[in-house]
Amino acid sequence: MYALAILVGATAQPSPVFAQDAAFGRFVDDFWSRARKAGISRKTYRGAFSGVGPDPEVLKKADYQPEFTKPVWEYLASAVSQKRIENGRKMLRKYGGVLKRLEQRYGVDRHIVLAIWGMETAYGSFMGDKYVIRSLATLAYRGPRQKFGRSQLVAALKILQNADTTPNRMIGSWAGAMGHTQFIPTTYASYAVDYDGDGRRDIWDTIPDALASTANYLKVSKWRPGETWGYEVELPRGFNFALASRRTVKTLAAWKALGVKRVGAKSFPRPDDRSSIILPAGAHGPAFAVLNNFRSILRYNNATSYALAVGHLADRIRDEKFRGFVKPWPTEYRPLSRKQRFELQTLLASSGFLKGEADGVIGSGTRAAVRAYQRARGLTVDGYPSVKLLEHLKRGG
Ligand SMILES: [Ca+2]
Repeated sequence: MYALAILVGATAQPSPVFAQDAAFGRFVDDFWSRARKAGISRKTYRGAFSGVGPDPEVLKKADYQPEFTKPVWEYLASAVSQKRIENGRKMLRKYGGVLKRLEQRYGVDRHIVLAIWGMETAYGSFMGDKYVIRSLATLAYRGPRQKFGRSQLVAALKILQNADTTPNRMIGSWAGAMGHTQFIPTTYASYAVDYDGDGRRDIWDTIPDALASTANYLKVSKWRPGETWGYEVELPRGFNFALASRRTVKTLAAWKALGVKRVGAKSFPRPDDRSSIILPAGAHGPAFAVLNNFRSILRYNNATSYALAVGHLADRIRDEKFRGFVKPWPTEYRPLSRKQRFELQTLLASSGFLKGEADGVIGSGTRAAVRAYQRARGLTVDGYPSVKLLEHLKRGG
């Protein structure tokens, strides 16, 4: 063991960065003036960059564009696994006291705070394995995310300057999401909380600080105490799917008047809460009435599937009898690959439904074009770009 430790120590010993990569060394030298203006001392700066070279894996990930999109049902199956639900209940028992106090202070449902912790780092079991300064310096130095990398790097150096943590504990993802809560440094700067009052906002090694930081972030993201995130609903026959949009907001009572029901013959406990109907996998999959708090979760990570997973995981941790969504996912309606998204946009443009160039990104413009096409061809107008829809377009509509 001893000999091995020596050996590992010798190979991992930081060699001077400037010898490894001269251009990166120049970047670190040049960046010093910006750091100094932000109040970073020479000592902190040297300590932060000691033995640090660029991380080729970070550059690779920054350039990576996934070819395939995971269907929402596959994402949910791994995000809200039985193991994560059970571990969430364990953590609820273990940290029940602090979670209760946080709920009183910030007004955020404890199960949601737990669910975010579960989603971000599997309750602290995986916070990433990269030194945050190295990841951010690599992004700042080269590649498509330099601006992001530079501003985050300054904010990360400030954390070390304040001695909130130390370089060897400053662990996170390749993109600089840090600690239990996976805050990027600028989010940390604005929202992290020193809950235990030791003078350090420590989201790496102090779980109450991390949970309080999450609760605080949701609170400032306009979380409404007493409201939930959303409900699975059943839509009536002949429902106008054009209403299924985050832009259409009605009270639950108003939706009910249009025939929208909560699944399982349950009623809405707060009929005056305002909500939108969403169809994460199109008209053939489960429908949800999502409330204002769904938007607050999206501030954490702006993906519908993420917010749905957080809300659902929270519900599953809370209620042992709740087994999951009622309506099955329409697995025959797979989402499009990147190549297929370009194809879809090109076909929609050539048939006059879409203006502008294909970019492979499904935004509101593409969704509107899909709706227009569906309307013109007598299909269900849900704006959902599936492989089936692409095949329909390829057959010449
Ligand atoms: Ca603290």
